[in-house]
Amino acid sequence: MTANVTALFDNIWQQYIEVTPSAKNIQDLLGNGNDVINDHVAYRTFNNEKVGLDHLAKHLIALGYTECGQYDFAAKKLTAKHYEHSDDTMPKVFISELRVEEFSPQVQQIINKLVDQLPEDASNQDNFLYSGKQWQVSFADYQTLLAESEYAAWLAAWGYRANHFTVSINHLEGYETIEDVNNALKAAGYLLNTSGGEVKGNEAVKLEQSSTLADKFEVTFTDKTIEIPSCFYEFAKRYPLANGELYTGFVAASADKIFESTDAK
Ligand code: OOG
Ligand code: NI
Repeated sequence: MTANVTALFDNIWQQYIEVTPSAKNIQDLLGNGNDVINDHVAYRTFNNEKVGLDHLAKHLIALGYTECGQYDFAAKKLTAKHYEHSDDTMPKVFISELRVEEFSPQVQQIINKLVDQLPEDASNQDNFLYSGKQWQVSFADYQTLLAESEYAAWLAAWGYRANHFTVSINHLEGYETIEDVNNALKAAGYLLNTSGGEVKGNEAVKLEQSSTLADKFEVTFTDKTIEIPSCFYEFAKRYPLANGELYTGFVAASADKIFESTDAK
């Protein structure tokens, strides 16, 4: 079972670093020759019937993951769930879905036009979680989405791929605090997401997080090819609960700011 999970995340990682070359370099920098353990991987989708959150989650459930938490992001119009594996060295997975019906008719129409291009059983394909953008989208539609939802625009441009991987600081050798990690990243010239401060969360909420700003990478739209924000890398440090076990959930107030790592700066 875990061999299959490992193979799945290897495929997802390879697809991710194709458009996020900084992640590979940062992994080498922080790992210093040792394996880097991923705290979690995050996915984005639309709540349409064909591709809703459950259609992504079923691939994880089949590999032994279970649903562990639910989150609501009112301003961004998103619902999310997170999944955990019994082997805690396997990454947790955070999946959010955009509540399409809460957007303007124009945005809903663009999104429906994208999803309509997918085969009925698109989400059943083994490689669905690393299948990328399987629809055609124009740059004009991308910009219309961007005006109402950066999330919708990102998903239209990039499709099904990890939005980010996350380094588990707890498992790193040579770094104790999230500030140590951030300082090493800044010294190496990487830009951090400063929305809500460089460090989101604290020991009281049992989770501290930071992230890079997304790399920029070329996307082929129907009418032009242009560089836009691709994916980012996140860093998480977890604190123990009263029972001594590390907190395994997410913190909605922090996640709300992590989403902004793909904003065009
Ligand atoms: C997910 C943002 C939330 C976290 O760790 O809180 C998240 C996204 O940007 O799609 O990953
Ligand atoms: Ni994350």
